[in-house]
Parts: sequence; C-alpha cells; structure tokens
Amino acid sequence: MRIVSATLHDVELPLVHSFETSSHRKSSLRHLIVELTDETGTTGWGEIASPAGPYYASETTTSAWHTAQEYLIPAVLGAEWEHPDEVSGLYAKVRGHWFAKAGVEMAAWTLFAAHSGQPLAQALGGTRSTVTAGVSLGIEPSIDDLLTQVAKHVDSGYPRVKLKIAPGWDVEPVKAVRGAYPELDVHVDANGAYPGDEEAFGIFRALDPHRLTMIEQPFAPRNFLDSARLQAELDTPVCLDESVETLDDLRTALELRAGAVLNIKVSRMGGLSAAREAHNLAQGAGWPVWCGGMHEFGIGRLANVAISSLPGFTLPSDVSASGKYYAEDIIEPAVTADGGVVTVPTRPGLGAEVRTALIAEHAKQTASFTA
Ligand code: OSB
Ligand code: MG
Repeated sequence: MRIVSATLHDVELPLVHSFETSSHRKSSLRHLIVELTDETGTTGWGEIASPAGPYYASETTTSAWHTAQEYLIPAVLGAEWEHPDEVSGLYAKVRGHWFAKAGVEMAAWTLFAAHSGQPLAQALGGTRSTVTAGVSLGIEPSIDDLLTQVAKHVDSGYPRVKLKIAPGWDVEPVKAVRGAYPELDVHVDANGAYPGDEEAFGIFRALDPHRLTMIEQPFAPRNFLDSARLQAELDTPVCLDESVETLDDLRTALELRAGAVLNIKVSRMGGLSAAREAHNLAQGAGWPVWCGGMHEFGIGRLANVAISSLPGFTLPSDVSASGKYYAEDIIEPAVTADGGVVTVPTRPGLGAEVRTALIAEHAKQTASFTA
C-alpha cells in the first residue's frame, strides 16, 4: 500500500462535564485528526489525543502538530508497506512523541482495515463482539458532588467506576463511595501524584482494606522501584499507566513486579501495534489488562473499542459512550454503551462514518500534504 496524501485537522470539541485531574481542569478538548489516503482513494482516520499541556505526558497539542507535520507525515507519504505493523518502522528514528505516532499509525491501521474489507477489531485479532466499559470520574468540589456523579453513572449501567485521587482527596472519597456501594467495582487513579515516601505508603495502606480493584499509577512515571515496594506490601493490585510508554518499560515492570495490572493506552504506547504487543507480553506474564482512555473523540474511541476486543482485555476499559464527554461526536453512529456494554463494530474499517462537515466546523487549523 502507498499513502499519497495526508491531512491534519486540529479540532476542538466542548465537553459536557468539565474534568479535573490531579494537575488541572478542562472544559473543552482539542485533538488532532489524521486523514491518510492511499493510491486507490481509500481513506484511513487516526486521532492524536494528546492533552493540550504536558501534564500527563511530555507532549502537547502543539508539539504533536509539529512532530506529525515535520517528521511523521513526511516519513509515511509515498512509502510502500504491506501491513500497519511496518508503519512505525518508517519513522523509527524519531524518539518519543508516542501520541503523535499513535494518531498516524491508527490512520494506517484503519486504512488497512478498510482496504482489506475487515473490521478494525478483526484486523487486530480481536475475539470479543462486545466490550465492557467503565467510567473515569474526576476530582469533584465535594464528596456529595462525587456521589452524585457515581450515582448517575451506576444508574446508567456502568459496572466499574474509577475515581481520580490526589493528596488531600483520597481516603475520604473512597470511604464514601465504598460506603454507598459496598459491591461496586471501584478503583482509584493517582496519575503519579504521590512521592514514594512513608506518608504516601500510609495512605495506600489505608486504602488497602476497601477492596479496590486496583490502585493506578501511585507514583511518578517510571518510578518502578517504589511501585514494586508498594505492590509487595498491598493486597490491592497496583496498575501501571504513565510508567509504561514502551515495551522495554513493560519488561522492566514485569521483571520487578512493579504492579499486577496494566492499563494499555494506544496513545501512550505509540499505536495499535505496540498496544497489541503489550497485551501479548502482559498476557504471557499473567497480568490482566484494560484499555485506558484519553477522552478520545469518536475515532480514537473506536480504536480503543477495537483493541479492547483482544482476549487479554479482561477488565473494563475506558470506552464509555461518546455522550459522556461530547454532545456531538465526529463519527456517525457515535459510540453508545448499553448497560455498560459497547458493541464492537462489524463494518469494515474504522466501523463508523467520519463526519467531515462537523470536523470542518470545529477545526482551528488544517494542513494538507501530498507525496
Ligand atoms: O490517567 O487515565 C488517565 C484522561 C486524561 C489523562 C489521564 C487519564 C485520563 C482518563 C480518561 O482517565 C478516561 C477516559 O478517557 O474515559
Ligand atoms: Mg491513568
């Protein structure tokens, strides 16, 4: 296959409910949409879901635009390839920039799936026809506000609720949610906000009896040693997110037993091929995996649904309905969750139509390239 033209669309969509993490609060999101067309006129779509600022990972929307435009798109334009597993090799000399790479590679995967007439999930080796969705709830102004959010999502059928925690917002909200929902699948995500000190260990020890499904990314990215120390002490599984950007990071984590669960994000790992490889490695080591989200618009969301259909994704993934985040999504039909279950699309390619007029309406800038 040969990609003959590419377009980058910088698109901003308003959020239906603003979202706070341990670092900041947001009310709209800007993602870069990658459109690749081959010599037969078939189009593939990808999404660069980098947050605007360098607080989750080191990339920004602006750095991703620059990296895609200057380095990644020139590397894929005009190149010959048979399978999307080869695409990351075209820009292998570029270090890091996983979100930018993931969006370009995702477009190559959806192009390949469309071209070969198979659903993306099938092209990836997916085995499930439905995937279970969980929701991720931000830090709220009060415990009552948090309980309102939990109730809203449990009532709409989501079987798993993840709570963001940060120093000062940890044991109390967990106690409140556990008190109100004794049997709910609840886990917490610290986004690396705790130092690996005795005080933090005390907080995690206090969380341990609350039967959380996991404690996600307690310590700074790549602090594998404190994470291993914590896992050795706790019954609750530690899950790694920010710590694992590469397959080598994952090998380090598995060897050190720096956790027991892996959050696989397509964006964080530079694309679907690496995400699938991480799934295979984790499965071989006996770590369950799930797919983490980055508040994706519909294109990245469908890629998350597709990867979540692989057999090792045994825990609920961040593949909640488009409507949890966006009043209008850039795909038709939008992703929906029925009782917390999302159906894996069976039509060839991405699995939905891309709403190009809506993309144009919300685009802040667009750039086109030809081979
Ligand atoms: O750590 O999982 C995270 C969003 C932005 C940055 C980091 C994270 C998140 C989420 C998003 O939790 C969850 C979703 O997309 O449904
Ligand atoms: Mg996380």
